[in-house]
Amino acid sequence: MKNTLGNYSYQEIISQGDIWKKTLECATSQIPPTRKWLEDCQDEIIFIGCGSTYYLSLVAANLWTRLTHKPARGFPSSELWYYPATILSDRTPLLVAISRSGETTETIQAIKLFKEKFTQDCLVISCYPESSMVKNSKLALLAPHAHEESVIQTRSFSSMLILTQILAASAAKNAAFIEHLTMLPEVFPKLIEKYESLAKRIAFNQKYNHFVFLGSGLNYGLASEIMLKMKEMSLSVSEVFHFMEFRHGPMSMISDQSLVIGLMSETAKDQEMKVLRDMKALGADTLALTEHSSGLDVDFVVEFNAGIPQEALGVLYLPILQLMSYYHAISKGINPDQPKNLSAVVRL
Ligand code: F1P
Repeated sequence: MKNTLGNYSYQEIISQGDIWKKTLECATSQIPPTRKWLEDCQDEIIFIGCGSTYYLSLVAANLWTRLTHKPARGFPSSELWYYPATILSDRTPLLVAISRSGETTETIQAIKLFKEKFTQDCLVISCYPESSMVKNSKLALLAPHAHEESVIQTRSFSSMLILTQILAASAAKNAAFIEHLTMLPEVFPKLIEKYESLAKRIAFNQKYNHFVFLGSGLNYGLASEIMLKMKEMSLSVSEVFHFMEFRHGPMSMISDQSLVIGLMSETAKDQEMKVLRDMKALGADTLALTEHSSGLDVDFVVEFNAGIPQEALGVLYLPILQLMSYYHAISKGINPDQPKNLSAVVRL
């Protein structure tokens, strides 16, 4: 049955495989103009954004260091705008500003401040080529096909994530990594076909009123983004923590109404599994998203089986959890296309 609520959100979520393909096809021609700029990246690179795109800046920074072995940090745009002395050190940074709309005031102002202090250009990642940020920047990576009618970011986020992965792989001269990314679009429909019903079943189980997303390393920013989806779409109690941090206090909130969702890494999966097991013992249900489910003892599992290295898996953690957030909103009679209190662009 077609839902009357949230059609834009639903269509944007399930169109991601096609949009990733288009984003990848468009990206390769956009990289050459950034090559000189990338070579200037001697000291460090700073990624900024707001809300979803702040969380994307965290993913991008961790991936940058993972692939290039150079320092990278991610911040909310407002932190650079209002507290630059706590961010800008004696290093000469490159700045990457991530903004779906290209119109968010905090990010525009942070770019302006950066340009007043440094000579090098800022690179903008956006979905809107005609936006102020893109028009005022000499360097941009664009995902125009990923634009959305919805306020809440889904395919725009995952497509801009792919652009940051391509940028980092280019900086690292890692062609094999980009080859791995080209495999992502074909994995998408298999994930949806296999796990959409699980996402819906979990989402409609009204027992859950507390959602905890756990992720570490490359996955913390992704876990943060899905925490935000659950909040924005379904107005639920939704939290995010680094895996090993959860025992240090926040697990006090666990009850038999909690669902703990682990975005599992390949490198520390055993330790991450112990956290989920501990939460299960406290009464929570557990869901794990992983490349391979061997050795996992959880209530629910989403297994990618993509044959793609950990560093390139990124976007695969998102669609099923976006659908879970979407269906949880529907189960509560909430329209995800009209999120409470939110607008597509925050202008100050
Ligand atoms: C950032 C943002 C989103 C948020 C909402 C409003 O916009 O704050 O992160 O989820 O959609 O806009 P942008 O700078 O990425 O366009």
